[in-house]
Amino acid sequence: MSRFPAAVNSPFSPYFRPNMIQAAFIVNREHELILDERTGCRPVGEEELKIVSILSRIITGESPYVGHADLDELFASYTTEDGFFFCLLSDTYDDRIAVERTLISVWSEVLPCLRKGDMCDARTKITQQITEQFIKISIFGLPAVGKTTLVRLILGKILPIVYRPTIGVEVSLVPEGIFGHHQGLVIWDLPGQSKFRTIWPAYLKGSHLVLIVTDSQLESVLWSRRMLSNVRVWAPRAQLLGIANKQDLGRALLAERVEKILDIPTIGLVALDPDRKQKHSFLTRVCELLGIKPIPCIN
Ligand SMILES: Nc1nc2c(ncn2[C@@H]2O[C@H](COP(=O)(O)OP(=O)(O)O)[C@@H](O)[C@H]2O)c(=O)[nH]1
Ligand SMILES: [Mg+2]
Repeated sequence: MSRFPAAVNSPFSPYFRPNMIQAAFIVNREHELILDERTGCRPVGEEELKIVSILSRIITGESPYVGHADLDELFASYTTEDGFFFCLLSDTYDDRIAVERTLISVWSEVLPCLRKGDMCDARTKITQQITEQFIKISIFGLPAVGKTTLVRLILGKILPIVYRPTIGVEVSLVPEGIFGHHQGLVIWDLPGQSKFRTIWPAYLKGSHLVLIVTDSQLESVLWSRRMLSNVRVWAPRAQLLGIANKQDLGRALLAERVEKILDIPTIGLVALDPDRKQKHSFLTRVCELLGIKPIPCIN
């Protein structure tokens, strides 16, 4: 039995369709594009960007103003204040009242960051608020344990053979058909380096599932165990799943052993090169924890 109710208006329902905000733009009073965040999978073309730029030149003012424009396949909702122009592009068939509500609520959080000149915080607030209605899966663990490899495994992208430490957070929209027929999941790939320690709470906030990734070496498993009490505070409603990754390496602790140490459900994985069965049981386990009906494995 799922631990989550599957009401039709709940993000956990397979019928749920969140508003797909495709992009957010901020233009300053010098007409410079100071923020360009792509939050959806639909490409935003040069034509649409040109219209946003023209709108920003015509509309930008000092006092608050909210407006809309139909751009062929996308819908622009914008607001202006303090000489800034803020615009969200959504799908034309999205609920426009809900999009406007999102615009106003995001802007009320972002404007104070802009006044302080804190673009990093502005960017985090935008991504956080826009993806709030989605099911949020966060991936957390020490550097180089295989978090980004796991994201690419889930999304079916080319796997990284060369290690590139993740700079900041990477948020990816999960296409329908990976975790069941569900639309509206996002994966947050968090940076593991301790210099990002201060932003972990903000990044983990609102997670529905946190994948605690270890490389199955004792040191990273013990580190994860120590971090678990923090994760429970930062993401209080999240399900937790341990990943005993790099099971192919000689000194890897068995998944059962990692599970005992972490004291949370844990599965073994070779994220770099999983066999079909291993990948399927990982995806099924995630679906179970989120209360999503998984797609049966076709052999
Ligand atoms: N042997 C082995 N290497 C892996 C596995 N998963 C990831 N790696 C490698 O570990 C390194 C770090 O992976 P990455 O996903 O970038 O780590 P992150 O810093 O946690 O995001 C990369 O060189 C990957 O190819 C695995 O299951 N087995
Ligand atoms: Mg990474």
